[in-house]
Amino acid sequence: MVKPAVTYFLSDLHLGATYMSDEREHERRVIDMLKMMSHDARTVYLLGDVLDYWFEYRTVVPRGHVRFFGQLASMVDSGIEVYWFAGNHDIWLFDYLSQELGVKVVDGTVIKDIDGVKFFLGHGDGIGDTSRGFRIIRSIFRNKICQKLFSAIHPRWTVPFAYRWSRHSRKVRGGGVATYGGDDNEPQMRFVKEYSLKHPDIRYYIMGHRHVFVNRPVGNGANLIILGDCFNQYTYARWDGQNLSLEHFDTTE
Ligand SMILES: [Mn+2]
Repeated sequence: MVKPAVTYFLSDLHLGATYMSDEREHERRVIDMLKMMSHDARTVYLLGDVLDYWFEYRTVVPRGHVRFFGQLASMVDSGIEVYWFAGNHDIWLFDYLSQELGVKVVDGTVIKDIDGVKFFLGHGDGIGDTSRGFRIIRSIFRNKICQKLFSAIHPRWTVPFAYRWSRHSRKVRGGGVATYGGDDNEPQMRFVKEYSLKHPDIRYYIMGHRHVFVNRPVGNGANLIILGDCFNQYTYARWDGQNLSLEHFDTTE
């Protein structure tokens, strides 16, 4: 048995998205990836947009994702720490997943000391984006009263609506694989460049959301890693305590 000492980072699985050609196959590949990680993982960070849509009620949760949830539960039960960051698709994680699966739900960004090295972690939505429209939508989505009102609508209307919206916003962004817009244009990079000046102790910034897979030097001795996705590219980052590597999971096996 290998001593579990590795930290894995992945994001943007978008499980349940209606644009997956084969939902069951997608879930199977994600589970294979997590099983591979389980061999030497001490900690797994899911950095947001794990599910394409999620809204839990006090006594009822959406259907689906049973095998995926089972995999997470068995990882937690075997002693692996699993963090689940809320993305902009799975904003409404209340207490079901943390209580039922034992994952640690995180809302927002976090600075973590891992093996004596400082990591800045987050989904990365809204970072460097200060547009009015974004701030308004974000405050509505996170407003407790709005959440209560939304939960009072029958899910037969809200769930199809949410999936249609997700599909539409993906289409607006052009579908396909995203491309990195350059260090001067990417909002996450612009944010990190400035932030790292005041926080020279942070070595790695790891985020998702953009669906691009890059490792860029920020200057100031730091790097920005954007994690790609886990429905098209099946990419992730691996930290073994000394080195950070960017990896592709071969889903054809
Ligand atoms: Mn996102």
